[in-house]
Amino acid sequence: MSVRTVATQPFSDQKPGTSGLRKKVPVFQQPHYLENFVQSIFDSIAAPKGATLVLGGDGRYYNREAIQIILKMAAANGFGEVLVGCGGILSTPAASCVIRKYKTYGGIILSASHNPGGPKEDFGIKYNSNNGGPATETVTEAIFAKSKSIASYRILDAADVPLDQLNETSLGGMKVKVIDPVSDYAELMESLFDFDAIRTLLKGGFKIKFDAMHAVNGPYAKEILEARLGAVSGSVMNAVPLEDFGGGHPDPNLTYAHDLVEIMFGADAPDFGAASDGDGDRNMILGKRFFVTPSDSLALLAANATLAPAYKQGLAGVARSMPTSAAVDRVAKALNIPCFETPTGWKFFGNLMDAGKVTLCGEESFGTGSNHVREKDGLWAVLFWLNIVAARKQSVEAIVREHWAKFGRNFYSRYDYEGLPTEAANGVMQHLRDSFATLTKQQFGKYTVQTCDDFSYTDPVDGSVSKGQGVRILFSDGSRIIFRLSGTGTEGATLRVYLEAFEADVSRHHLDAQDALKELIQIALRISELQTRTGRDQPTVIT
Ligand code: VG1
Ligand code: CO
Repeated sequence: MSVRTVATQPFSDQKPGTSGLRKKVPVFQQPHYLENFVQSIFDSIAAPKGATLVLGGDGRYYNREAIQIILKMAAANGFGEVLVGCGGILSTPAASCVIRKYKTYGGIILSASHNPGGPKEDFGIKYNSNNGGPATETVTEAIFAKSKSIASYRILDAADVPLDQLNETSLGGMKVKVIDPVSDYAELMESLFDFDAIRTLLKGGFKIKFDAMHAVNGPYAKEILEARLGAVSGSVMNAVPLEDFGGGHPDPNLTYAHDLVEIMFGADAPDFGAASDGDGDRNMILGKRFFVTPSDSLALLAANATLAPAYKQGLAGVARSMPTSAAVDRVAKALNIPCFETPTGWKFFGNLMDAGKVTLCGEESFGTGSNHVREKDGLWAVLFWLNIVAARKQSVEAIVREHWAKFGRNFYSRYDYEGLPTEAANGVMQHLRDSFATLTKQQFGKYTVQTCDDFSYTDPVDGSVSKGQGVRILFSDGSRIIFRLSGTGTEGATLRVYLEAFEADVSRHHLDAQDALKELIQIALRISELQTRTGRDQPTVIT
């Protein structure tokens, strides 16, 4: 076995987005494409000789090939050991857990999250640091800069490593340890929540349904919900991970998790439903014929946190991404703890958690998490909810309605316009930025614009500044309209419009969010000129 130095040329399109580098599989399959990016990671992170790396992915198409390439490159770049999930599998939160538990130098996670998988679909790669979280902007920018000047990469000429059994092999002197992808994570979950109480709840006839969407969480959910907690067999549906997720979007929302939605809104609906995404970091929570908005879920977890053993002592603080509703802010105020507002993407929460400023955090995009790892965590959120239900002995709907009665309701919705021509999407954003002066103080029916800006964030821990994080139209009554371009899409541009209106009056809490937000939606369309500029009458997805 010998190390080969391969001459290469830069690709111009290796800028990591909100959550790593995501492209179509054929892009990744081009000669040197993946290798260039991996070498750029290794050149940027300056791992000492003999360092340990964690490696795994969500099992989508191209996962296995990519793992073999990365292993051979790690061996050629002086790593001493790689912990790789059996079959090349690690959910994103499990990878974060393993990096932290074994105090490794970092990890590489292969996933395009909620995007479809398959030979013509999406693939992705990202680097996580030793805190278990996505590399900071500074590191991702260094990786991108490297990728623009790369001239060669190093790879070991060797046969593929067997990854389907728990074993240890050597790859040119580097140890490859194949680990059980589930056990470390399952153990961590048991240490956080009251498994006995959840077991009792389930034994008492409380019915649950978890849709793994043929994605990575299938084996995790089977082990934790069925084997350890005793949910009846079959409680986990679509449990077998498939390379193409069975042809679906592994995105847990009311549109894409349709199998589950049909069951939960059907005649004999179970008491609790949940789903997670391609790489297991997102979650959707449903009660019997009842949908919990992710922003509300975050607020509710914060308000009820002390019911779970891990958070019994209370929370140091909470954080949410800027477009996420301010429901959690109200809880933070009541608890008298700080609440941070960060740009979209999990990498901004890591510093706050490392500094002990924040215990819980979340995003409107079906992501919630805590300082137990440094990624959002789908099953964790499900277990947290089950813990709360077991402790409060109320239905999901009753718990949410009580929460609204106490804190008020933040009506919330997101409109996604996917696959837009990039120029049209940029045009909408530019038009909005150009309109700040005229919009300020303008009145639209009962709504008056207070201020508008392009969100900028100064990290309270390291002082780094992230600009241009989304246009905010803030109204005097606390309502908000946010416009943002997605950083995870792989086709054209995706424009997201986020709408939020606060309602203190309990007699209006039963309203449908779309009805409650009707006027704001009209305002958003009008001020952005979205329809004329993009030629789209309707969003692709509403969540
Ligand atoms: C989207 C979500 C964002 C999330 C990101 C990664 O990003 O809006 O909240 O952190 O996906 O999630 P964007 O830039 O497309 O809006 V995952 O589960 O895809 O790692
Ligand atoms: Co994900």
